[in-house]
Amino acid sequence: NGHPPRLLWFTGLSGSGKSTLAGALEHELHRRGVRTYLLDGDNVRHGLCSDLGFAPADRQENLRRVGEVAKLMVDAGLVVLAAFVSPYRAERDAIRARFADGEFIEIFVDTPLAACEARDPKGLYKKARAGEIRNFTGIDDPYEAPLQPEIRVLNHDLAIEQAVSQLLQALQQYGVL
Ligand code: GGZ
Repeated sequence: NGHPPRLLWFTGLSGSGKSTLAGALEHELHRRGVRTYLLDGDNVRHGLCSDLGFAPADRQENLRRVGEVAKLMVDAGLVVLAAFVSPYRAERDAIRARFADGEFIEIFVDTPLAACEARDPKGLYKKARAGEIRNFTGIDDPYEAPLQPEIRVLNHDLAIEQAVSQLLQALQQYGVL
């Protein structure tokens, strides 16, 4: 088909809405005839990366593997959506460096920590505050926000449909549609 391959890289805190947004965007891309694949913790951390936890070196290796798999999929012609916390700038930039100019599109899902923590859909922030989980991003492990993401989504007070239509508009500029 006529859509150029891309890697759409969603980064943001746990509970920021990355996976929901990526899933909703994927649905809209399908409707427009784009061939996609969605990589996220749910399909990666149970298989490909089931040996890894959340210590810095483990996250680094998690993201390295995801980046390499995404590279193969982009080489196969797909538009790949990847939704990972990916908290460290160096790891995101290392993935970017594996791709041709314009192929890697960083999407910063910029939901404030307070909003993520208020949602806390899995109760993980509560556990992290209680010291039951260590190395939790935003609590006792850093989140290094992108300095110049291709796209920034202020997701916290936006309906999902609005966020998706903003994304679709931005992606047109990057040749995805
Ligand atoms: C951050 C954690 C942690 C710690 C478990 N820190 O909201 P979720 O549940 O579904 O998204 C988070 C997911 C993060 O996995 P990633 O593969 O995206 O992380 S990384 O890119 O940093 O490798 C959260 C859950 O796993 N989770 N422990 N300590 N998130």
